[in-house]
Amino acid sequence: MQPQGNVVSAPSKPQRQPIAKHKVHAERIDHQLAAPFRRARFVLAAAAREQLPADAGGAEVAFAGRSNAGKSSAINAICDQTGLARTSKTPGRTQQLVLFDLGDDRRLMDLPGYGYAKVPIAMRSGWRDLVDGYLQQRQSLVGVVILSDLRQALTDFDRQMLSWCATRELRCLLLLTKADKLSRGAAGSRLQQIRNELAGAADVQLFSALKKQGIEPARRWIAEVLGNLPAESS
Ligand SMILES: Nc1nc2c(ncn2[C@@H]2O[C@H](COP(=O)(O)OP(=O)(O)O)[C@@H](O)[C@H]2O)c(=O)[nH]1
Ligand SMILES: [Mg+2]
Repeated sequence: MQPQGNVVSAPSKPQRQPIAKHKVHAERIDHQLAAPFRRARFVLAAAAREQLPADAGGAEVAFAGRSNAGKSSAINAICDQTGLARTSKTPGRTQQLVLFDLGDDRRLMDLPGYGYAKVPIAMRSGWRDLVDGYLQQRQSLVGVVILSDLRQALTDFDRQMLSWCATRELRCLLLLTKADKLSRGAAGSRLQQIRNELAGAADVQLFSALKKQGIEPARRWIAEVLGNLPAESS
């Protein structure tokens, strides 16, 4: 975080902008919803499931997606923090379970990205053990957010993840990322097409970390699935 102390406003700028009434209400609600995400903290990056904190009584929402789908950017945007999850232009590097704490035993889990061709076979099977083990065994896991580039077809892994969610009766949100790359109309019809195709198997939303689109619905979904997010810092 940058220190704000020495920022001096230009003398011509008015000190306060009048705020429209309906905006005051909207911002208050947004702030309450955003607060636990803004306080999200990195806990650890685990190369093995045994390194994770005790699987007792907490609640986790996991983020899954093909490498380069925009997962780290989405986590950063949802948490309103620039460097929480590292974003990268070199796909497939992170092969660990990365955990973030929201307080009150609520957590976000950044799963290693899948389906990148340049990852060696041995690493891919390591990935599978780690991710499968987590998805099958973790009792704290209550929901999965799948990130998929709006412009690309759903991958086999996206579909596998959807079917996992159905098997374990986990809530599932599919975020169609990089929505800024298509026109509003094209993005809207792609959204409708995927909603029809999935027929209620997942909630589906448009998302753009770049344009800050779909952040509030994503926060609302996660907060609802995790339940009891702490409103005040403790
Ligand atoms: N245009 C656009 N690019 C994005 C968006 N989100 C991520 N990207 C870009 O996509 C690339 C991969 O993003 P990253 O978050 O690291 O993906 P990850 O591998 O799934 O974690 C980076 O170059 C990002 O700048 C978005 O909403 N819009
Ligand atoms: Mg990433």
